[in-house]
Amino acid sequence: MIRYLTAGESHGPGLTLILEGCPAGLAIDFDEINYELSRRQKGYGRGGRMKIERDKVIPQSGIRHGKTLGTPISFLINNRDWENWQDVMHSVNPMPDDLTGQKAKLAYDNTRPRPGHADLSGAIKFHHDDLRNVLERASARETAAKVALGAIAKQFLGQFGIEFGSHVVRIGSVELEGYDLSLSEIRERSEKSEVRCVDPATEEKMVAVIREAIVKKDSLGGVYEVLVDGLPVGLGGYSQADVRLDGKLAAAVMSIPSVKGVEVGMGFETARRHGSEVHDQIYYDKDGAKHSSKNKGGFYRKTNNAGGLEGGMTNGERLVIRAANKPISTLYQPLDTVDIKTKEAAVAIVERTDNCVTPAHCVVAEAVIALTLFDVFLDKFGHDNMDDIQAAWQRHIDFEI
Ligand code: EPS
Repeated sequence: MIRYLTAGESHGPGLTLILEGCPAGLAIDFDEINYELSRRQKGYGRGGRMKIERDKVIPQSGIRHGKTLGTPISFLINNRDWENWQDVMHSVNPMPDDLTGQKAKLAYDNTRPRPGHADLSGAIKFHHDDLRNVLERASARETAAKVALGAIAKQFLGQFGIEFGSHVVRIGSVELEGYDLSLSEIRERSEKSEVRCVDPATEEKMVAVIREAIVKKDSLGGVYEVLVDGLPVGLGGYSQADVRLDGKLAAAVMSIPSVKGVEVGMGFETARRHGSEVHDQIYYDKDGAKHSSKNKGGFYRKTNNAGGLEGGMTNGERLVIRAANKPISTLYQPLDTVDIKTKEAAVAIVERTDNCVTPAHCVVAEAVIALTLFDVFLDKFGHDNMDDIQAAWQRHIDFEI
């Protein structure tokens, strides 16, 4: 139903975003989009670049007087750092051969691929002898574009009472020991925390391990959770592989640079337990009202190990997606590699980088999950204009088996 494309190099003039398939008549709050962009820039462990950038969308098309037209929406996000990179990254002018100092390093010293990065495979794939031709687009700078697009998806879904939250549950060896909080409490606490952790004592330990990694010139990954409340029953499907929502969501989250694993609900832990300990038993309350959110009628569960998905569809419970991101592959204490020109043993290139991006991942994952849910929501309820979608959604909510 929707398609989106992003373009732009990390140190080029900026990012370009196109969203096709957004229905007409959706009111867009630009401050809200920019607020989402600012959330992604935060987090203890981010590098020097985030002190330079102030990400904001510059609307180009598809929105008139604050409402969507049903035509392609496009935005630009400027890279403020472009100012410092024009020589090295210019689209038209040739590379100057007289750069000196740090600039010379960024311009001419790009032949030692970082283990764990796209550098080597990308160079072999595209026949590049300058790794900057790979690393500029492989950079997670692109995730700013995803967050802006996801902000539109969230604003659409918000019209139907669908709400998002996310938080970090592990940084390196420090793990959050379980929690029992409402979505609004999770949001409130994680938003205040510099590592998006809901528990202050655990947050302190997380900050400490990141600080330790910074001192050791190393990087750290983590695990985070995205939670979505208010989804109607029956988004996605079970009839073909490509309609199953679990697969679509996992693919979306795995598309975020450095994600190495995705779980739904109890995830891998289900494999260690008996069926009787895993499946969420079904109950019915005749007067139904207190369990009747989003057309569930009086059906309810006491647990949510399935994480809101059964048979490739939403089941009306909270969606729970957990993802693991590996540590950033640019290390200030570089790992062994081979120079692609000389074929001699070397150490990897060192670029300015972040030490931990798990808190920022939360925001990006919310965005790609929102875009995926936006797509299946339109698939179920129509896609041209908000009136038709609203009517179809209401019919579905009112329906009782
Ligand atoms: C990144 C390296 C760093 C990050 C960047 C991703 O950028 P720089 O090389 O300019 O210091 O800060 O992330 C962003 C720019 C961003 O907006 O998230 C990398 O190599 O992937």
